[in-house]
Amino acid sequence: MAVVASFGVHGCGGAGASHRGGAQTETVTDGGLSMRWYRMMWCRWWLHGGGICLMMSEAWSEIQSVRWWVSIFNLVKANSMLGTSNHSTFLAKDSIRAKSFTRASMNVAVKVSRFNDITMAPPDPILGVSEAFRADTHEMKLNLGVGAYRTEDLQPYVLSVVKKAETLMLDRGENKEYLPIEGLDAFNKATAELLFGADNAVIQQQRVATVQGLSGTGSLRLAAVLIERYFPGSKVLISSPTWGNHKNIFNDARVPWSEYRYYDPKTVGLDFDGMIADIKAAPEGSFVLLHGCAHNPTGIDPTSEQWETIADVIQEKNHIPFFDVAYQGFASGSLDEDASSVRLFAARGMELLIAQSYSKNLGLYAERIGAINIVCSSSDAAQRVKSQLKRIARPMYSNPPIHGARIVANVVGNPDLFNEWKEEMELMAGRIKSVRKKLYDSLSAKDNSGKDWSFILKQIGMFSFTGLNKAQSDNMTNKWHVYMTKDGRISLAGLSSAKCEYLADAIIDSYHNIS
Ligand code: KET
Repeated sequence: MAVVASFGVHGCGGAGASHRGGAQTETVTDGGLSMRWYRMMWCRWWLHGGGICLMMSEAWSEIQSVRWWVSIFNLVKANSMLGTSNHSTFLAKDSIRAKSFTRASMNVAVKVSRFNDITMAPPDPILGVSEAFRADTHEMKLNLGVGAYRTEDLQPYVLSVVKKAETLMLDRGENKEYLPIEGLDAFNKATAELLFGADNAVIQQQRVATVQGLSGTGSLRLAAVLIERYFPGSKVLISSPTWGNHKNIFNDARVPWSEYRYYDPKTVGLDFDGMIADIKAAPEGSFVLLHGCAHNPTGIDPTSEQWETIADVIQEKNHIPFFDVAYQGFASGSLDEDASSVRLFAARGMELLIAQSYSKNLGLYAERIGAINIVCSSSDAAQRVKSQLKRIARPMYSNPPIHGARIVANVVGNPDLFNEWKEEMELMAGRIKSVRKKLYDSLSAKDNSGKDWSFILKQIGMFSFTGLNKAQSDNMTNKWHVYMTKDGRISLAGLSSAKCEYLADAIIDSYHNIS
């Protein structure tokens, strides 16, 4: 550390130090001794009512030397003979052009940061839960916060198709050159085909602008910037509740948003009428953010008839549907079935946006692999849209990472691996379904209050929206060491059969004993 002590003189005027990031330093020579002047790290020590500027040395040894103090004294003297105060903290390199001299002071070691005004950000409501979980040493602790798949032993899981694809990649000795801005061609082709089906008209007619993104989040963000840039003032309608990061994404991209009703706590189901009414009431041409399947956090999806009605209203109002597809394959266990909502809209010839993620269905969380697809009414428009998405991506992160893209391209593009992937996904989805059932059974057997817990069985995907409020969720964590988000969501992907009973006890206690 450079600064261990400081000495101040009031009003050392003049010009000098230039901005150089954090610490601005200037070497001045006085009495043969070289010292650094740290302009930014000064404090005000009001001796005799004046400001001070700091002189700081590189090391204690220097400060402790008699010569150092003598030189300080000389400096103060020099300053004290030069004019009046202007409270400037500048020092010239070759001379000290101070104007005031009446006040001198000595400071204790203070290193004041330029970032002092930056306050501590709150922990992330989802990823922050994992941090708290890691710090807990209790043996029964359970992380049901983040939506990440665990094995029955509650260990992270790398899919065997992923390992096989990686082996293939290693064998081929592929290089690590930059990808084009839009990402890996083979990935972009595979991901659009997985979403729409290879024979879909939108693909045949080359009406989809697909750009590889930094997983679901990064892909949503690319689209949000595009909306802000080309549809200024347009609003995005977001379901209430929704995934915790949606609002952040649109806020940071400066896209206005409002909520449409989605969850009805009374029925613990979809507030379909409220949803339709709110989409109808929104200004014409709004973007409507929809969860393609396995709605997060509620686990409640519209039926196919309801999807048709949603599409009707969106068409009537000239809105633009914007799908977030983060769980394709995880809702039903079938990739095609889980894409049916998107395909229904595409089949109507509508223009739409779809963000995809391979975090969950291929377990590629940390590879940050996903895509933004924008279906346009002509291939010409799709090309132009793609060129603008690339323009947005380039100054943000230049081009996307290659590893995850190759894995997806290999798995989707190789019929053997593709079939194996489907089997593995069914296995993952199946394990979640089985703990869902076991949790429901445990709750029903242990809770004598007559409460109906069957909503847990009706919900789909990785999560269960328990209906526990914040205080009850706090009790789950503080008393039972069950980590979950404060909106009452639990990730069943992080639950084992062995811990279902324990979780049921925790839920019953929190639900009945905490209001
Ligand atoms: N959309 C939804 C609906 C979603 O739940 C997630 C992640 C994402 C997009 C983005 O995931 P990505 O890894 O960027 O592709 N949700 C889980 C993790 C998180 O919050 O980041 C979660 O809800 O636990």
